[in-house]
Amino acid sequence: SPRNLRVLLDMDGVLADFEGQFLKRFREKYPHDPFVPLEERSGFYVTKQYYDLGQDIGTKAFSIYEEKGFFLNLQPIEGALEAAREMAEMEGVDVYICTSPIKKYTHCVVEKYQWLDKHLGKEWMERMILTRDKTVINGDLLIDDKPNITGGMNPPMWQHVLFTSWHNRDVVPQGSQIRLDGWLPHSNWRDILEQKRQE
Ligand code: UMP
Repeated sequence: SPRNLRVLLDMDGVLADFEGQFLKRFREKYPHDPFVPLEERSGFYVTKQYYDLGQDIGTKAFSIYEEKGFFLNLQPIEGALEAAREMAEMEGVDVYICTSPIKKYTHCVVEKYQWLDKHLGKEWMERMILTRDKTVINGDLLIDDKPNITGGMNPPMWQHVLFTSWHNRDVVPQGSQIRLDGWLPHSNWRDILEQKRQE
């Protein structure tokens, strides 16, 4: 029988609502500063867009996701946990979490494990892959909201499924990239897996 399909799931922007929590915390912590509404987000790096509002605003933006509790308190994206559980239960499918921690690792790294434990449970610790270079990870599909994923392996083994987020909704998928618009019931993620399995 054919080998299992390996699906790599990104965390921030795919399972966990990084953008929503960032904006909420920024506005709570800096109520008198300018901010970028979600509808106006563009570009993967939220900090870059905040730096464009001023050096001090950029520094403040950094301080938001470097603070203790930020990554642990991210809300699950709608439908994501249900989809992840269903995918993990599928016959012939192996699911991994593939996520890049920030360079200031102190809270981020442990809180990513805590988040996964809290929302999906201990057995998911086995699935965790932390890396700053996703191109060297072996997989059939990578579901990720970052448009340009580069690194040491070119091309990577996986096909990139670009998960829609505020910052990438105007990005035109490049090459073999395909788009996935969310995890809600109408979502076509099952078809994408089925299609890949048949290649
Ligand atoms: N990240 C930044 N700066 C930003 C936006 C995100 O460092 O402006 C970090 C937060 C996450 C990581 O830890 O990038 C997301 O990486 P992916 O695993 O989603 O590629």
